[in-house]
Amino acid sequence: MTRKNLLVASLSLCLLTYAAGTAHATPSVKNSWKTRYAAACATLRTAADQCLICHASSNASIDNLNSYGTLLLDNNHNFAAAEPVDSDGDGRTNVQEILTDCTLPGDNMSPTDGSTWGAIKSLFR
Ligand SMILES: [Ca+2]
Repeated sequence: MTRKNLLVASLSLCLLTYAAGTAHATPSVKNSWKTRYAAACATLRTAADQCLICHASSNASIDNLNSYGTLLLDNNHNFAAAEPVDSDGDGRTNVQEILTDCTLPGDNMSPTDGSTWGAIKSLFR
């Protein structure tokens, strides 16, 4: 193996290690979120399992973060700092949506859950 090939192999290994480390960060954030918001409704806890609290789809890529996910990323995953903010601009703070309304804080068209704020929002879509 030439020095050039050895260098390329080493850089590739570094990139793979970095990518694996990045992939492990998402479940960590998800689990931290679920621990902090243990009182969140089942709909949101399921959404968390599917990465839909912070991402526009279950493809949890940094490229498809919603407004709440972007806020968390910008705040180094500080949930408390994100709580008083209205990420999706629907007039309800993130913590209200998570703990009271059962709606997605980064999606102003989020799913409904029974007779909650989400159900009221759905009437005006
Ligand atoms: Ca909101």
